[in-house]
Amino acid sequence: MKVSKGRIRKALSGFYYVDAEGRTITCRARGKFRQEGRSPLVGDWVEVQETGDEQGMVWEIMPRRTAFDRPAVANIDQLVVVASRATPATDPFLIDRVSAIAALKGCGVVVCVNKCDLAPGGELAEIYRTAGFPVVLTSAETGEGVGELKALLRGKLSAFTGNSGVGKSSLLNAVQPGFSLRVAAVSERLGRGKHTTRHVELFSLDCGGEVIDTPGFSSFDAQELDLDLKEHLPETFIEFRPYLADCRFIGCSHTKEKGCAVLRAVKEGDVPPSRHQSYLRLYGELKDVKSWENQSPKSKRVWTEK
Ligand SMILES: Nc1nc2c(ncn2[C@@H]2O[C@H](COP(=O)(O)OP(=O)(O)OP(=O)(O)O)[C@@H](O)[C@H]2O)c(=O)[nH]1
Ligand SMILES: [Mg+2]
Ligand SMILES: [Zn+2]
Repeated sequence: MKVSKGRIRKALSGFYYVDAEGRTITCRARGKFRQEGRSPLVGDWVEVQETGDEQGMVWEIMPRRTAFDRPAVANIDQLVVVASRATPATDPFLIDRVSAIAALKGCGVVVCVNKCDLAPGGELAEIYRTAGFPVVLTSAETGEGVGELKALLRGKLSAFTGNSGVGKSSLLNAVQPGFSLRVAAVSERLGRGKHTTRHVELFSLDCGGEVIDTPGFSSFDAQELDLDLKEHLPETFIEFRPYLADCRFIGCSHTKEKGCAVLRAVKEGDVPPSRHQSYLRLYGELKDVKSWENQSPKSKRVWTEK
């Protein structure tokens, strides 16, 4: 049997499309992965056992640099968190939660405020600039900021994420018109996107770099909040870091303590209040995560968009 090495470019309905030496091999995953509670991800470098006719089985997954549950991607350099102030408006908590998880995994984050032609994104952009993220204001409709976004994508593997309908696929089409990804109008009645993108897929940019389009978050998505995040939560809010050593009490939770340097920074405008509010919300949700829950890879908690 022929063994080939390649990378998973697309995952759809239990099939994995592996790019190997210029060919696409359509694969199933080996049963062992399911038993171990693992699954191959788009972006994974894999070994494939070929069965002929460009078909095969994902046999081994090479060690990953980064891996995410949501979006389900591996080995990315950065997450592009797409947000919008127009319908469907993004709850900043969503940006803060996903960027905390990214920080925990040592993965970069770019905040992209889209639909600027419909609603100005300046205020939201300012929060994330203050927090220290690269921020870009865009309109997939008018092309505003698309060149700037493109510059941030060059030479990297980036995954686009954000709530359904914010314009992830539209932005990718704007970055490279040849992509022709499917997009659909949001439901004005429900104020939500329609979950138009149904699978995760990686594309190469002509300008150098690669992007992954992913299905948008919905209101009822579960997200893994684990013990690791609980233990490192303050550091995952990157702008808290300079203050963490200055709190009066060792073990300060940065929620209400006297002499807390983070709370002082919020008061003085060095940490955006909405970021600290998200910290408090995550802190509250993580309080109940016990070490035993973490033993199961399926330890998921539900959250809801407001
Ligand atoms: N006016 C305006 N409309 C936009 C912009 N970006 C996207 N849209 C529209 O918003 C709708 C949703 O866009 P999509 O690209 O499908 O959104 P998505 O984030 O990929 O959504 P999912 O695939 O469901 O996660 C479409 O009707 C787009 O034409 C923008 O910058 N300005
Ligand atoms: Mg889409
Ligand atoms: Zn503190």
